Amino acid sequence: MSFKERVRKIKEDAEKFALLTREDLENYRIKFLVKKSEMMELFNIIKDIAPEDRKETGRLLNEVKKAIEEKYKSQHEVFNHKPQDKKNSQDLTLPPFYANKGSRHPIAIIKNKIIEIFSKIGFIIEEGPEIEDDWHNFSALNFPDNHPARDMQDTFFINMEDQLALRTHTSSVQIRTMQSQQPPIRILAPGRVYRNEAVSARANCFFHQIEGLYIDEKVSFADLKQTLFYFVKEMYGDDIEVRFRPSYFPFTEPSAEMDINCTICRGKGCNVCKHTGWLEILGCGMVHPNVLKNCGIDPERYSGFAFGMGIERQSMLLNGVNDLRTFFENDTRFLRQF
Ligand code: 2NL
Repeated sequence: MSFKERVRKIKEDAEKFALLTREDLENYRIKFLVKKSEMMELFNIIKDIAPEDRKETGRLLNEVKKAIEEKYKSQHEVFNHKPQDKKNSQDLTLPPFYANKGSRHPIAIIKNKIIEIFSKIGFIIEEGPEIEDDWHNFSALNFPDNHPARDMQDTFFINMEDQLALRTHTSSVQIRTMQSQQPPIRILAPGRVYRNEAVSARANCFFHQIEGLYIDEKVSFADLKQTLFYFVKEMYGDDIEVRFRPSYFPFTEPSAEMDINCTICRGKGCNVCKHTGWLEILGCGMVHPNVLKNCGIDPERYSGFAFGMGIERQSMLLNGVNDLRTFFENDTRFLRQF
């Protein structure tokens, strides 16, 4: 075999050589690339070739060597690939990386749920200031001058001279709406309210409320009951039982409180319902004629109902939260669960 033929034979053999395993690769290296391999031997005897042929033959040998090395290198890389070896390379076998997204606060979730339920039957949202004057927060709502809620013990006053205080309920929003528009009025007033109370598992210096107000001709207590029945079924489920108890608020007459059977023990009796089987969820009543009069609405022509509920309380009952303070600590281990 001539020199050139030997080179071509090596080229052919190398091209045919299958590199399926690491062992194949090592055998390939030994056969073609070690010092004692045939190809390397050819490099040693190239000087014996006639000068006029040497250049071309040398180029051929170099090309073959390069191809053999390339084949070795690329397969070596396949077997020994480590993703971090290469900049910009991505390891598609790694588990996916999830960004930590924020989530809705449980109070916002319940608030939105309540809004959704009432907006289906035509209630729209109204909002108002958190700093209120005495008239919008108390007087217009038929609170007598000597009512204990007006006391500094219960209310955060900001300015005694003008009797400015942090609102103690969102009723002041409804007062403002009644002052500025005539019935029919059908509104929801969600928002933060403030009370001067010692912080505990059941009370905080602020909490969140949703109040509703419906005023038109011939609105009756039956309308109030049916509206709240509808709400409770949407909120707590179709099979929930409801009862009304008579109550008292200065701004409604008659007034009532509504209970549902305990969501925890389903009426059998537990700690949450204090073994009564019932949970109080909201207060309500027919708007007091004095309140309508105070806002420029004729109580002879119009009547209406109103209701109010604590948002935290609904979330505690729905989700089994037993400490009001957890809503305000912003501990993500708590917030993540909603
Ligand atoms: C409760 C009870 C209630 C109202 C709020 C209201 C507002 C106006 C006129 C008449 Cl402008 N009433 N709101 C009525 C009854 C009960 O809230 O337990 N809230 C947490």
